Amino acid sequence: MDLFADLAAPAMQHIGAQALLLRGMALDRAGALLQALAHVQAQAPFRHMHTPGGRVMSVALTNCGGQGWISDRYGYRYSSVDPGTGQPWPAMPAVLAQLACEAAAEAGFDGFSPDACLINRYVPGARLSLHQDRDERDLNAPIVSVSLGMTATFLFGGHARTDRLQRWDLSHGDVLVWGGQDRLRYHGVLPLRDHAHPVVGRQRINFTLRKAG
Ligand code: MD6
Ligand code: FE
Repeated sequence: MDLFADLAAPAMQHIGAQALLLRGMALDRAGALLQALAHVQAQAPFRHMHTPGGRVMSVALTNCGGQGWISDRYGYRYSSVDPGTGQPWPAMPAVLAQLACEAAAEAGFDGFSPDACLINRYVPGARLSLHQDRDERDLNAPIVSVSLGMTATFLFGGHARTDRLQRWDLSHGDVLVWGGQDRLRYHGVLPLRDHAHPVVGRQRINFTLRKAG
């Protein structure tokens, strides 16, 4: 029995007018999500892509769904094929599309039907610098982010790079939705602190679901 259950962080927190943090929403599906990830990874392995500036990203990535987010010296964009294999990205597992649709609906975005799921893998020290997501054609659709494994600090800023940053710890099973007037807010992830997760080990997996095409 958890005597302090009432003192725990609320299950749902608005971190912006149209940004909702759903604590633990993916917990009951974590096993199925990891199984789906193993299936995707077998066809499209994690790899470190180059930024347009010529650096190697500290985060390793793969994708599933009709469109996959890629980065190389020519820029950031979506591609229907995996540049590593020349094959289409693995199909979007139903468990991911379903979770994203439910989470988006909780945040007031009904009918979210993602065609792209970027999967990021962070190891201790890996980070994602502050950016806006503006490579998608339809900016009316929200972004749904699902975290598994080690806890990371997510930075949520404003519409200017220099706006004040909120810090939110995203843990195993947390789901974050942002869209509408919050869709283009700057965000990033601080370098991952080292602490093994009991189920997922020394890594953080983040699924980012979007409507890209
Ligand atoms: C995350 N990823 O990994 C959040 N956005 O927790 C992103 O915000 C992101 O990895 C645009 C393009 C690539 C990304
Ligand atoms: Fe992003």
